[in-house]
Amino acid sequence: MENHTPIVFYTNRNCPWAHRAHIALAELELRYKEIHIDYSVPRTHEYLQINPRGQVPTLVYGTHIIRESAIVAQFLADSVPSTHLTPRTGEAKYAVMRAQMAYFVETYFTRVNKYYYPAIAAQTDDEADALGVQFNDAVCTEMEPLLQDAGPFFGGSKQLTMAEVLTASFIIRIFTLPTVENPPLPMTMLSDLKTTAPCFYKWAQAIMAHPSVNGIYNLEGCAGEMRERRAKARGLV
Ligand SMILES: N[C@@H](CCC(=O)N[C@@H](CS)C(=O)NCC(=O)O)C(=O)O
Repeated sequence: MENHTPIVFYTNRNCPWAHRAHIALAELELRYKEIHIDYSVPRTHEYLQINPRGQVPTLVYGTHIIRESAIVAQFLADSVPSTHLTPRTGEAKYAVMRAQMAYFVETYFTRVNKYYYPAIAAQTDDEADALGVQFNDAVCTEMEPLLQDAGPFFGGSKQLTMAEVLTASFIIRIFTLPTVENPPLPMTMLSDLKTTAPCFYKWAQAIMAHPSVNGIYNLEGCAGEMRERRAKARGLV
């Protein structure tokens, strides 16, 4: 899609929240200028003027500043005349689809992903493993029932939807980070999901194979940053 309004995107490719916006930009085929923000050091005065929270992502759209990843992703979808990410006619069936996507995303973040950061910051490997088991259980009880008609994407969509835009950056991390050397996430997160949560598992594979999701993902970069986060949490650095 040819955009006429210039977009400047402040991001860090290790950040799962910024990754949401990368996915939306890729799906919508929008052109943009990317500016890397290093959040391991204090933010510049210039960046704090753009985003007083100092966080990524931030999007500058013409003269407008848009902050917070979910808002950025929805803004991008709303900035084009029509998109597969969020249908927006007045028809009730589309209103229902949007409500279902929103509920799915809400469920993932309030019931499942709540174990993600604690698993990284756990004080011991045993504690991390236990949080991984809780994550795994929550996938089976909370996510699996909502993905029965996925095929391959949410609600049977053949293309990514806003449900994937807002969750995929975490899905790719939970399936890949437990598999690296010195893993910063526990393998218990993934145990048996292929059989215990087959719809979730298939949906996750489709997500990870999608170029809008994996195109900017740097597994080693993310793993390194998360190992540092864990070492800090355990008082090792
Ligand atoms: N709720 C925010 C979270 C963004 C966020 O936590 N970004 C992190 C990087 S993953 C960040 O900028 N951290 C730097 C800081 O908080 O100072 C969003 O969804 O945009």
